[in-house]
Amino acid sequence: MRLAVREGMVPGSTLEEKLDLLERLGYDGIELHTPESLGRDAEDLRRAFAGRRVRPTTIDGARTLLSPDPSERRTGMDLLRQRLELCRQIAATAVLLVPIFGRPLIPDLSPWRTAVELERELLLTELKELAQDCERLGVTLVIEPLNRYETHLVNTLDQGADLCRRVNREGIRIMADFFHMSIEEADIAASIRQAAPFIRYVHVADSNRLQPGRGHTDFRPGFRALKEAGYDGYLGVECRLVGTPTEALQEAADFLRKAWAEA
Ligand code: LER
Ligand code: MN
Repeated sequence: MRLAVREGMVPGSTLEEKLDLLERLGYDGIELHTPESLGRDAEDLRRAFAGRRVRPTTIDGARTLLSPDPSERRTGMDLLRQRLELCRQIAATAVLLVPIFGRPLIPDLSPWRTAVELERELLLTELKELAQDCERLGVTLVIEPLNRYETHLVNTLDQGADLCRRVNREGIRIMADFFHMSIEEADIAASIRQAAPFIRYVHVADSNRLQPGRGHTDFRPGFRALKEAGYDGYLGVECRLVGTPTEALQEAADFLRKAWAEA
């Protein structure tokens, strides 16, 4: 198991300062999503990571794939393709895709198709195109299921796995976020076992979305399911931090390594 964290949670005004701190704290990866890092070109990012233990893990993708405006959808697809190319150039783990936040933006055309049915078909069409880019570049796009208060479309691992099955290409995978799973899954370990072949990345936060160890989630059954499935990827910490950020990141790392060892 390797530990990563969202870039925006790490103290420091530059990527280099953040990487220095994460190396001291024993982290292995960082998720890129801020203008400070994603405003740089691939060469600059490669330089920042050269000779480092900490690797780039996820790169945030676009959020306009299900816009009713064709030019916004095109912009979203173009941005995603750029991020997939960046993923190849800096050897990151995956590009992260949340298909939509909030309610549907496209109109309800029932009785022919509901808005959600249209969204599913549109998303599948787009994912099939993106799967070809992933294959050409040798990279992965991970779809992140979110809880019902953040999105309506992909809430569970099974819904995410269903999209992967329908696309049926290696480049389209899912991530499992323990915060969202603790709201949406009846049995986190069972859901992980079921979707295991498609899980390429994991987010961790406690039940209250504070650092792991500060809520009531027992991570061990889910970690056991990941271990049994041979998951050897990252646990990406994504939460609010209580205490000073540096101490909180250290606390989260210690807690997660212990829970993983006990699982
Ligand atoms: C949003 O709640 C979330 O979990 C993020 O990983 C989305 O980028
Ligand atoms: Mn997440």
